[in-house]
Amino acid sequence: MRTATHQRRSAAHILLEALLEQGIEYIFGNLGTDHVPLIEELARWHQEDRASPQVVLCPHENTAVHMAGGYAAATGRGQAVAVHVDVGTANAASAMHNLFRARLPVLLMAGRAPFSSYNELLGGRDTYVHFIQEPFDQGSLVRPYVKWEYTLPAGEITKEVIARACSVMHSDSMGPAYLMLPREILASECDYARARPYSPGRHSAVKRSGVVREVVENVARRLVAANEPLLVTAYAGRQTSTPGLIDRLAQLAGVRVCEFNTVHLNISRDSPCFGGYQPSQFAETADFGLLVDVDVPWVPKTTRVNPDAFWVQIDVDAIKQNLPMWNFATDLRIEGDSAEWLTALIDAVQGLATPAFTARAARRVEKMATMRAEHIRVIAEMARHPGVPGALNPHYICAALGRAINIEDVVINEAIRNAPVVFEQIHRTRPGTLLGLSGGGLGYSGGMALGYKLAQRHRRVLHVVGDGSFYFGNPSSLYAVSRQYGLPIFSIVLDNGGWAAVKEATLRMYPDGDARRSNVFQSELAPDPNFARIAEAAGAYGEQLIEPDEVEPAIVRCLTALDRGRSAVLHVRVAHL
Ligand SMILES: Cc1ncc(C[n+]2csc(CCOP(=O)(O)OP(=O)(O)O)c2C)c(N)n1
Ligand SMILES: [Mg+2]
Repeated sequence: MRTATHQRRSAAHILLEALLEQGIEYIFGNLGTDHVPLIEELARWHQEDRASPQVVLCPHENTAVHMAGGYAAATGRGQAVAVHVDVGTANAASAMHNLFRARLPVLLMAGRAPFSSYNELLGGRDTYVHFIQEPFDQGSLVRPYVKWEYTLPAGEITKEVIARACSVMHSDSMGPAYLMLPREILASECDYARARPYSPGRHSAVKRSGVVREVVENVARRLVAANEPLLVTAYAGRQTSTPGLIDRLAQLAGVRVCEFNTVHLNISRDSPCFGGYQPSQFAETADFGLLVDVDVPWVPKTTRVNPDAFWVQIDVDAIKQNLPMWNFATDLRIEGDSAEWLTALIDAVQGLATPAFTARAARRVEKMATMRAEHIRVIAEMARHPGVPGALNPHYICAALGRAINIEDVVINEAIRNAPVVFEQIHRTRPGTLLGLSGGGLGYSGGMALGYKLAQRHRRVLHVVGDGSFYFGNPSSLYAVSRQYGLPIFSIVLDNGGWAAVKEATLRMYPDGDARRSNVFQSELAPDPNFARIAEAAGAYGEQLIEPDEVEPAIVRCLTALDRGRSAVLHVRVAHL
């Protein structure tokens, strides 16, 4: 009998093995005629009782890519997404933008339309679309959003290709990879013995590591000498050890910590040193600054920065390789792992700390604690009134949500103009319990929530989303996936009747313009939608929240449905834009 190693196997078979060998457990898929060899192999594997990567079918590519994003945000591991030729890639592009900007790994695999027409090869053209789904440059549809791109040239090297994609996408800074799979190649039978294995251990990702002692000491000396140090961050908290380090450094050296465009929770909101979401407030007086894992620390047009301050940048991507222009002045630029550098910096500051320094730092912490307490009082005041029927107060809604959820529940913020309200009113303390949008492609939070839930089923996952963003997130696709795979999520839609961000952008640029005079901002969406019904259509629990005295009971009903395994949509009518 011939052993398995002398058998002929399709490239699709080798691809499934390669994915498993690289630790890929899921294929989030929106399939088409290009994937037929894969479908056939999955069926064969099932018959043979072989464990394959689990396929999670997604009716829309937006859901599939964002699910992979949520999974990667929760685990640090990229999964696979399968989409249909050029058209599926085009549908995936906005989500690929988001994962690229969030530095999240994903292996996007798209088929390529078959190229043979006269039965030369198995898998050749057998239907109309095979003639028209071959553009000149399929990769160009997502090229701006990937670190790596390739077309599988032959089945025998599939394991090498997948190993290469995985090591590139997981290397710092992480990001998406794109692989095209021509149908005839996927179907081709290969000599299995020639499909060399590529162990992840010997073809690993390359991570930023190592600190330079003299550089750390230089930074520590400057920090110890500073009178008003400021740290600005956005995504340091992607590593769960970092928020604790930031808090320790802040309390040790009296550093104010601000976030701008929060992507992760970077410091507990209980920290006395947390200075909120507007670092621009403090940039004029800060005499020493640390930019730690942040793409945009403030908007220069509206921020005055102390010209004499010394700024140090510590970032996994300090050069901002993928931003054509990046113009924030920094005196010392360090590309590295922020957790490692902060650990070393804490040590170095401790080594330099004199009693006088410790006393000065403690005084700063005390002052910041007073400011923080006052801020929390102001924020609580804003949440005191629930609003009026049909025009509920988003502060009140979010504060009520914050009270109702658990300390480990995960909140994903896509509330756009109400995003600051979500950040301020839903009090988070633990690493990994808060996510924001680093890209600009709306419709991300529902898919991310599903992916996060898939990775961490023991936690509740909520996303707070604007009405416009809710539409972008393809809700009919989201709740279908939620139901099919038993992934309950809680969607809170803050419906202000349309696109407040678009209206406000107009007012910022033309404060006295014709749009203002005529009060027409092209921002009002269809009146009276009922988003709860969209949820119900897919078996989820849906509720419209209009009455102020229903806020708490409605949240309880939604959480009860969620805890019983159903997704819940709370459609909240907030004050009109
Ligand atoms: C895919 C995509 N299309 C369009 C936009 C432009 N855009 C930015 S904010 C916004 C409005 C979002 O509306 P909503 O979610 O209701 O939030 P609101 O502005 O009302 O707070 C739009 C359309 C975008 N960022 N992404
Ligand atoms: Mg809106």
